[in-house]
Amino acid sequence: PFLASLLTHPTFIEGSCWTTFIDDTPELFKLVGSQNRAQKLLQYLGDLAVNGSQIKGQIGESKFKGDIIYPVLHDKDGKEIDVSVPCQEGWKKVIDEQGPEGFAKAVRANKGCLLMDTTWRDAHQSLLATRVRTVDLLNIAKHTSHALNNAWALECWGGATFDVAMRFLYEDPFDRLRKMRKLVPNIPFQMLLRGANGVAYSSLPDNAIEHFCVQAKKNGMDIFRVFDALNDIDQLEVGMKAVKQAGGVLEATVCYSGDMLNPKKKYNLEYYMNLVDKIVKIGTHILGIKDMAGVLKPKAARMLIGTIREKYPDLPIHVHTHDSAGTGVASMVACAEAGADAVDAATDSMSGMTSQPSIGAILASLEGTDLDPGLNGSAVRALDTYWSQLRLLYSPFEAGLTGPDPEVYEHEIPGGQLTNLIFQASQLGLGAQWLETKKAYEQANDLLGDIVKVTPTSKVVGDMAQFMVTNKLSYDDVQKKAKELDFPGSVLEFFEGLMGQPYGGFPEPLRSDALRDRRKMDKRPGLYLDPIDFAKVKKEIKEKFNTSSETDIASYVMYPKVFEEYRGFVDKYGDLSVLPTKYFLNRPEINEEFHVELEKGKTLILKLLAIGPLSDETGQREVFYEMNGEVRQVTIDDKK
Ligand code: 3PY
Ligand code: ZN
Repeated sequence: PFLASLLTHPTFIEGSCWTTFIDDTPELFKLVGSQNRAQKLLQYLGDLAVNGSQIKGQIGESKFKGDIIYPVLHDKDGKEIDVSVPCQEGWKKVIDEQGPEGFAKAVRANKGCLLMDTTWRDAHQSLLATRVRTVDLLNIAKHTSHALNNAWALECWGGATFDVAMRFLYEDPFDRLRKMRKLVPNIPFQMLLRGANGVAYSSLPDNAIEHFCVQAKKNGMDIFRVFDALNDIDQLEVGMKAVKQAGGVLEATVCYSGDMLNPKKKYNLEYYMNLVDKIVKIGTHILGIKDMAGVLKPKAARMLIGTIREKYPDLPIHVHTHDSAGTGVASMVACAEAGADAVDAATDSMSGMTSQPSIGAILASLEGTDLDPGLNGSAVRALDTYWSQLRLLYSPFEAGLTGPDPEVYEHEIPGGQLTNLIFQASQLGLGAQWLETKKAYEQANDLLGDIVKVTPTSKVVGDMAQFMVTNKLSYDDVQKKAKELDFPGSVLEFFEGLMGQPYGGFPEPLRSDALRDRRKMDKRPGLYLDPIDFAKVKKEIKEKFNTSSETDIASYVMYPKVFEEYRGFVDKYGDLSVLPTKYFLNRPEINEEFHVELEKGKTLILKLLAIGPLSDETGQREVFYEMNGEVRQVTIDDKK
């Protein structure tokens, strides 16, 4: 119908110039735009119908098949809250009106211990392989703005969400940020920035980090938790400076590793206090303590936070943990009692084990005390009914954890990585090898010099452990044969110094034996990297992808190859962020009707009618869909 209306359109017949035609007849181009989008969407749905989901890491179908039931929230007087519009009250106002310093003062003056909800970032990163899609965050965003209106922040961006959005979900991470911001205007947004690595896995030039932070701030970010995976202060400082320049609230962070209570261990109270002193000297609005593996025991928490509080009475402290060993609630309560201003928690259905401790449990522990976080418990519980359904919707990404792992005190594997490794092992049917991998992880860490382990250094230790298991190498074998071994790329990058300098130096002679004639950087990598030529990048992405937006530039600079593949996918299938997750991951039943809102006012009503037989000649199948009452057909390669 489009072609017919185009060819018979008087302007076209008159043969006037093409661009005038576009300007004068936008309705036709809007039509072709949405027809194109619909056709591309059918291509995706057809592929899913024939070949099953191609989303990396998905095993099987969602356990949740029904329609999501949305919670009804009540205020403290039992009155129903109107969630058709977002709540306007919250700590975001303080940041906007009083700036980062004003926010720091206000939270320090606040009597209770505030909570940050990590459900939108770390919780699903740690439990569901970071696969929660934008649409599922937006669908509960207005409810969240009400239920958590007095929260310190929502942790909702950065860390692994950035690359996973493009790499596996085919979404634009900046678009997610803008959309969330619109629906949650009142609660501060917090992100995780890996210091000089940005949101990537090794260092980038300094100006890339600066540009990235400006874009994050402009598009809605407030608080930046900045850490360095080796607690290398020079690397950390790159991120700290970038956040301050961008006008963000800076939460410079110490990564907690090992066991401070054990005098035989490398990282003791003195080590941590030295690091805090250095951070304070450079200057930060907030101090973050990041216990990425969940090894900060309650007694250590009390000691560490208590000592910092005594030395720096005006410095706001915000603590992060994982519940891997099951001690998360106890540790966070200990932190609150020792003087922390905020601690992290996740909605109950997305909490526990490798995720953050349960918000309900922390609330129950602090409510009614001087440290009351000031949240409406009934609304927080109601909000969780949404997430209990979502957890089942995303069940194909569960690692299958069944309980706490107290061995975490030995292997020290960070929460997110622990689920990843278990998932990989179970996918390969290597249940027994998983135990070996855990042991090898411990040994690999020792071989590498007992380093702080968090992205990207945790990947170095994990890769080394898998390398040892696969090649049946013992601790001694690695040391003896290092000159001949073909070490994983990440291990070589670490030894080169591309992730910064480890505390106590690199292990020798292992480093030199492994590197052979590769370079050795003994200063921070940014000093060796050429700055990004942004004018050149802009030209390049304009030519390659027909975009020159600053956020696309930032995504491309962070992940050139991933960005390219993501754009290729969108060219083929269109923007799938509008497709409900149920139909993004699973094939509908025959004749099951579902709706996709392509844009406001443009909804497709779809029904899978039939999947045709396999053609021996072409190896393809015809898939028949009904779309807004018309039968449509797509030809799909059968990849099975
Ligand atoms: C990340 O860097 O993504 C982390 O979550 C580290 O804890
Ligand atoms: Zn974490």
